[in-house]
Amino acid sequence: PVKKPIVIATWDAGIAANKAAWLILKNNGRALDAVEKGVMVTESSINCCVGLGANPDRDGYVTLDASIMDENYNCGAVACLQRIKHPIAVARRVMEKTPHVLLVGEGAQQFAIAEGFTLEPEKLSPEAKKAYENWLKKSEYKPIINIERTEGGNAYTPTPVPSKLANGEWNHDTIAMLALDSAGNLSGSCTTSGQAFKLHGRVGDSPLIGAGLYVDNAVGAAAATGQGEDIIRISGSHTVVELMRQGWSPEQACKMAVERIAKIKGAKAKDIQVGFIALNKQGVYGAYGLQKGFNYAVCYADDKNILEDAKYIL
Ligand code: SD4
Repeated sequence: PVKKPIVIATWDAGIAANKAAWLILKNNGRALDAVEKGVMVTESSINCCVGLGANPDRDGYVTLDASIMDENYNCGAVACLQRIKHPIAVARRVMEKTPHVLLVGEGAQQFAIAEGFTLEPEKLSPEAKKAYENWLKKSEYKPIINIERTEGGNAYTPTPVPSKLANGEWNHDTIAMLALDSAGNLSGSCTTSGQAFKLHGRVGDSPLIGAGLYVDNAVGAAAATGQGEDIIRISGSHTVVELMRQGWSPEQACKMAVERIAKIKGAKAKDIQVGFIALNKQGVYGAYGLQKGFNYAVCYADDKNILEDAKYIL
């Protein structure tokens, strides 16, 4: 029997997000509505990595990436969007109201404003301001115009972007969500501020359909979190869905995608984290991380919204 409805989401913020998604799913709502409303909870909250309260890029701007995909291969995304509270809702408008899939930067912001979204003030949350100021101290970063290019030096990376925080946690907490509704349809969403203190203009995997998110209603859905560049390299989420198409379980498919990244990275694999979640047409879910510490939330009943630790390969 198919286990439905069901919703899964990355990291522990997934619990609160699932709750909002579940309200829609349990009333026979559409998976697409559930994955949009679910991650909006995280976009509204103050956290390191999702929404306007999140950490900025190295120039102090919060730039947001998001994508959404429904059961009919419709998809929409925004990248490097500033000063808009709900990038996932803008991504959905891109999907539903334009002939395009991805809008970026100023154009995405103009579109959002034209669609009635509020242009929020350019202001860091107190938490993000503190984190940024700390980073500035250690990185001694100066805006690009003031950097002296030294022979063989790299003006674009004054110090490596800290992928691992001092407390040992990974510096990313993108929320990605996958849902199967009572009609048996799948949808997915993904929203993030990307990597903290990234180059201005950097776009990760999250808004790239096939990398951060992919949904094939005939097979299953997958989404990614972690080091975006390495997820993009293997078209991660699409890879997971294709592996499920070949008959692998969601967990096994996630594992194989993580293994592919580990193989490419070689000895450098230990410096990054990546995680995938997947949900198939039967309501079977799974996840895998490269390293210890990746968890995800699963909800399939009022009293069943559980955080599970993903297995990992390193
Ligand atoms: C990115 N994948 O922009 C995102 C970051 C992330 O958990 O997942 N954080 O690379």
